[in-house]
Amino acid sequence: MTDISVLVPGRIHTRVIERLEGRFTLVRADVATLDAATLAGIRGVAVSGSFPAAAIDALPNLEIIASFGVGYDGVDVSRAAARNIVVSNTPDVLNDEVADTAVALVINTVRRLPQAEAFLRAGRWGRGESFPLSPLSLRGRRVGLYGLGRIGLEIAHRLEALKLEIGYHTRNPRADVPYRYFGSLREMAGDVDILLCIVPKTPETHKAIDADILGALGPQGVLINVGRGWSVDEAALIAALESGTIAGAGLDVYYDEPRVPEALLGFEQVSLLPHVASASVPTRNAMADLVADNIIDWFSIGRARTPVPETPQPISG
Ligand code: NAP
Ligand code: 8YV
Repeated sequence: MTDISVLVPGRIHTRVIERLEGRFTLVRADVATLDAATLAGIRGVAVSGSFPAAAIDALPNLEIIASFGVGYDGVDVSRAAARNIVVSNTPDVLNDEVADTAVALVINTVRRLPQAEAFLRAGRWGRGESFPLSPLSLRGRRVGLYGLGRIGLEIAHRLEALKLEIGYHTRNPRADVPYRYFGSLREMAGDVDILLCIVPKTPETHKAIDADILGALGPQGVLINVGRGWSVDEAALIAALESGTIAGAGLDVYYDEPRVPEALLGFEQVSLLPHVASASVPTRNAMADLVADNIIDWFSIGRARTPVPETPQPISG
C-alpha cells in the first residue's frame, strides 16, 4: 500500500505516524502548502482536530478521514458525506478513562480536594492550620446527566457506586437503564444538585447550559462539564458563580481552548482541568491505534473499523 498517499496535517499522536509510515506514503503538511499533483494523490487523511470543508475540497481523490478522538466536531462531516468520503472516529476505547476523570472532577469540585492538596504543599497544614470543611458533600445528592451515550453510561455506573441518585436528559429515552428520564434539560436542572454535561458539539447543544439552566440548578448546584465547552455559556457561568446562583463548577473543556477565561481562575469553588479526560498513555495509545486501524482497514479490506453514522460506508474500489 506504499503507493497510497495519506495526509497528516498538523500534530497527531506519534503512534499514528509509527503505525502508518512504511505502509503508506505519508504527507506531513497542511493542504494549503501542497501542489496540485500531491493533492490529487492523497486518498486518506489522519487528523487530530480540525479538517474543514476547504481542506476536503482541495483533495479530489480523498476516500477516508480518520479523526483522533470520539468527538469529531472538527471535521466537516456534511461536506465529507456529500463527497462520499468516510469519516471515522475513536469511540469506546476511551469510555472508562473519560468516565474515571468525570467522577474525579465531581469529587474534586464538591470536596475541594485539589485546594486541600495545594494547602498541604504550601506548608500550611504543617504550620498548624486546618483546611476549611468543604461547604458541600456528595451525600444525598442527585446527579443529572446531560447525555447518556457510551461515556455517559460509564459515568452513571460509577456514580451509582457512589450511592448517588441518577437522572438523565437525552433526545431519546433509553429502554435499558433504570435512571429517571427528563424530557427537557430545564426540568432536569431544576430537579438535581449536580448537572454533568457529556453531549457532543452540535448546533442543538450550543450554549445549551445558559443563565436559565444555571438558575434552575440553584444555589446548592454544581455544574460539571466533560463534553465540550461549546455547550456552556461561559459568561453566564461566570455570572452565576459570582452571584452564588450556583455553588460550584468542575470543567475539563472550554469554549475557546486553550483559552480559559481569567475570571474562572479566581473562583475557589471551581475545579479546572486542561482537557485531560482521556489523557493517559494507554488510552491515547488505544485511540491512536484506532485511527491507524481505520485507515489500514479501509485500504486493505474496504471498510473502516469505526465509521461515524453521518457518512456513507461504501466498499472501496
Ligand atoms: P455518544 O455515545 O454519541 O453519546 C452522546 C449522548 O448525547 C447520547 O446519549 C445522545 O442521546 C446525547 N445527545 C446528543 N445530542 C443531544 C441533544 N441535542 N440533547 C440531548 N442529548 C443529546 O458519545 P460519547 O462517546 O458518549 O461522547 C460524548 C461526547 O463527549 C463526545 O462527542 C465529545 O465531545 C465528548 N468527549 C470529551 C472528552 C474530553 O476529553 N473531555 C473525551 C471524550 C469525549 P440522544 O441521541 O438520544 O439525544
Ligand atoms: C481528546 C476528546 O482530548 O475524544 C474526544 O472527543 O475530546 C478527547 O479524548 C481529543 O480528541 C484529542 O485531541
